[in-house]
Amino acid sequence: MNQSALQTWDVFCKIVDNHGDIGVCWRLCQQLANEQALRVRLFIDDMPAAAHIVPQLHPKLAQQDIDGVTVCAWPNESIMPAATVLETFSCGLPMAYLEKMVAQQSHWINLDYLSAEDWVADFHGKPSPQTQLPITRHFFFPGFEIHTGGLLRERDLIAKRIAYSKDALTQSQFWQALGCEQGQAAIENSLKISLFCYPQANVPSLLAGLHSLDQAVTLFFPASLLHSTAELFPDFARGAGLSLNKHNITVQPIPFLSQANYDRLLWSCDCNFVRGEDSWVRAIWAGQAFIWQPYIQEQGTHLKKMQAFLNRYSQQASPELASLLSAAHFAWSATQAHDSKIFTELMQALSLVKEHALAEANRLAKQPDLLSKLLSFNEKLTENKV
Ligand code: TRH
Repeated sequence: MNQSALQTWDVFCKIVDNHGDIGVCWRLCQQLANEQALRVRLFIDDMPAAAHIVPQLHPKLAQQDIDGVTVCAWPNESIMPAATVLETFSCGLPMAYLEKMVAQQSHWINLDYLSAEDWVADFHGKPSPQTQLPITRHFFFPGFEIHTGGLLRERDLIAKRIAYSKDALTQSQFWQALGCEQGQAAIENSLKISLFCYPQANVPSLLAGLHSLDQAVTLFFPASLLHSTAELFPDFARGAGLSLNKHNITVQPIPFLSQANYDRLLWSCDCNFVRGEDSWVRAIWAGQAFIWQPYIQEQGTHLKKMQAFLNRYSQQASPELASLLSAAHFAWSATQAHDSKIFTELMQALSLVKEHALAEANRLAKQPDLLSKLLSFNEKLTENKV
C-alpha cells in the first residue's frame, strides 16, 4: 500500500459501558484528524451513549462531520474500508467489511486496554494471523514503558496545562462556569478535590479522613449515571443550591464536563480521584496528586493491575511515599470500610505527593505518545517490518 493510501483511517468503537471506550476513541480520532491531517471515520455502535462525550453529536444522523472527524453509525454492508482500520478494545469488525479489507489489503490494528503490567511489552505489536480470512490482525498495547504503545497525549497538552496554571483570568472564568455556590475565594482557599469513581469506592472512609483535617475541603462531584448524591453523602445537609455540607466539607455537584473542561478541573484540583482508563491518564498528565480506581474485574484482577501501576509509578518515590500511595490506593478500592486515617495522611502529605506526580508526568512526557507510536507502527506494516 502506498503512502497516500495511508492517509485514510477507520476507527471502530463499541460502547460496552461507561465513557472510557468512546472517551479514548474520540481523543485519538481528533488527534489523527487535527494533528496529522488524516481522513478519519469513527464508527460507533451506540450514538446516544457517545453523545455524553461528543455533545455536538446528533444521535439520529447516520453520518456527520464533527471537529474534522466523520462520525458514522456502525457500518452497513456497502461501506468501503479505509487503508488503516483501528479496532478498539477487541470490539470486533463486521464480516462483510473484513472481506473488503482483505481485498484491498487494509492494515488491521487492535488498540487494547491500558495496563502497567510487565507482560504488555511482550505482547505489544504482535501479529495474529486469522484462520478464516487471509489477513493479519496486530495487537497494539498502550503502556508506561518504551517497549509498549505509550500513552495518549495531545501534542500541545502539557503546554496548555502550563499556560492555564499561569492564567488567573481563565482559571477564574472556569470556576464561574462550573456554577458553584461558594464564591471563588472560598473555593481557592479550600482543599480542592475532584471525585470520579465507581459506586464501590470507599467514599465513607475518605469523608471520615477529610473530616479530621483542620481545613475547609471542597469536593467536586461530576454528575454520573452511576451515583446518587444523596446515597453517597447520606448525612450531609443541603446548602443554598445543589451543594451539601458537613463540618469542614462542601460537596459541590457539577455537570458532566466536556473533555477539555474535565482537564481544567484536574489541573485545578489539589487531588483528583479518577477511574477506568482515560481519566487516569489525564490525571497523570495533570501533574497533581491523584488516586486511581481501576475498572472492577472478577477475581481481583483489577487489584493486580493497580499493584503493577503502583510498582512502576513509585519507582522514583521514597519508601515512605511509595507506601502511602499504595495504602491510599488499596483503601480506596477496598470492598469493606477501611481505616480513614490513611486519607488524612494522604491529604497532609499532598505537597510531596504532588511533587512526585509532577516529576512522573514530566518523565513520562519525554516518551513518545501513543499516536506517534501508532503511526510509526503503521508505517512498519507498510514496509512489512512487523
Ligand atoms: O467511564 P469509565 O469508567 O470508563 C471505563 C474504562 O475505560 C474501563 O477501562 C473500560 O473497560 C470501561 O469504561 C468500559 O472511566 P474513564 O476511562 O476515565 O472514561 C471517562 C471519560 O469521561 C474520560 O474520557 C473522561 C471523560 N469525562 C468527561 O469528559 N467529563 C467529566 O465530567 C468526567 C467525570 C469524565
